[in-house]
Amino acid sequence: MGESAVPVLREETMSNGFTIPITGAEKTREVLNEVLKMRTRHDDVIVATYPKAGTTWLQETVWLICNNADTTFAKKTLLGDRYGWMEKSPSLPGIGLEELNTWPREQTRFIKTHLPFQLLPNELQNEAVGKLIYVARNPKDNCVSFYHFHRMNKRLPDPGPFGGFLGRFTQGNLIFGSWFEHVDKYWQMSRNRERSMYFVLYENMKKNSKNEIRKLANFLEKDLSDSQIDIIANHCAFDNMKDNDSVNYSSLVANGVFDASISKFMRKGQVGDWKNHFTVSQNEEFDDWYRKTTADSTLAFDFVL
Ligand code: PPS
Repeated sequence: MGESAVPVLREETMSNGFTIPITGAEKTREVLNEVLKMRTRHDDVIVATYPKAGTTWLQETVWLICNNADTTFAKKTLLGDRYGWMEKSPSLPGIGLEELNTWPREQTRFIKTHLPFQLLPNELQNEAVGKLIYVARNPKDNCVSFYHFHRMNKRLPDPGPFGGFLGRFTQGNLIFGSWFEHVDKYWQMSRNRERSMYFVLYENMKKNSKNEIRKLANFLEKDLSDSQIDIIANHCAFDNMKDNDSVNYSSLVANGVFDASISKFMRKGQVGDWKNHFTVSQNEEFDDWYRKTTADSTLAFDFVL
C-alpha cells in the first residue's frame, strides 16, 4: 500500500496484462509481479478473500482445523506469524513473499491473499494444487466493513462520505478491484476444482459455524472430534476473537497503522449492519446494480439473518 504520506489510488497493469487499482504504485507493482512467479506446493493451504469478507475469521478457523484445535499455541502466536501474506508490503511486519519462497519444505505454508484469481501465482492459476479456501460476504456488509477499514487504516486513502465510497465499491474502483469480478472468478474456478478449492460464505459461518467447520475439515481432509469442533467454534466466535490479541490486530494499532479510536479491526462482526449505513435511495440503487451485475451468477447471498 502507500509509501507516500497520503496514499493515492491508481490503476496499474501487471506483467500479465491484468489491470487493478493499487496504492504505493511502484513497490506494490513489483511485489504483485513477483507473486505471479511464486512456486506453489502441493500442501499449501491458502485463504483467499476480497478484503473484509472474513479473512481473519477463516484464517484462524482453518489453522485450528489443520493443527488439532491447538488453541494454546494459537493464542500465543500472532496470526501474522502463522500465515504468510502473499502480497504483503515489505514495510509491514509479518511473513511476506520472500519468507514464503524460502519456507522449510517439511512445514505446511499457511497463506492469505486478497488478490483476484488472475493475480495469483501463475502455477496456481494454471493447475489445481494445494487447498484454497475462498470466503465471500454479502456485498452490502462487505462494503460497510471496507469503508470503516479505510477510515481507520492510515495506509489507505481517506474514504470520504459513505455515499461516495459506495459508488467506488460498485465501480470496482478500490484496492483489489471489483468485488463482483473477484468473487465471481473464484466461484467459477471453484466449480471445476472441487478437491483444491472450497467456497465459504460469511453468512453461513454466522448461521451455523459448527456445520461449516465440519465441512471445511472434510475438505481439508482432517479428522476432528465433536469436542474439537466445539473448541474451534467457541475460540473463533466474534466475542472471543475480538479480545484475542493474537488475531485482533492490536499490534497494528500499537505501531500506528490502525487508529482504533476511529474504528476497531474487530468492529461488529454482524450480518445486516449495512442497514445502519445505507439510505433508502442508496439501497434501491445498489439493489438495481446488484441485480444487473449478478444476473448470470448462481451464487446467492443472505443480506439479513
Ligand atoms: S481483512 O483486513 O481484509 O483481513 O479483514 P477481514 O478479516 O476479511 O474482515 C474483517 C471483518 O470480519 C469481521 N470478523 C468476524 N466476524 C464474525 N466472527 C468473527 N470471528 C470475526 N472475526 C472478524 C470483522 O469484525 C470485520 O467485519 P465488520 O463488519 O467490520 O465488523
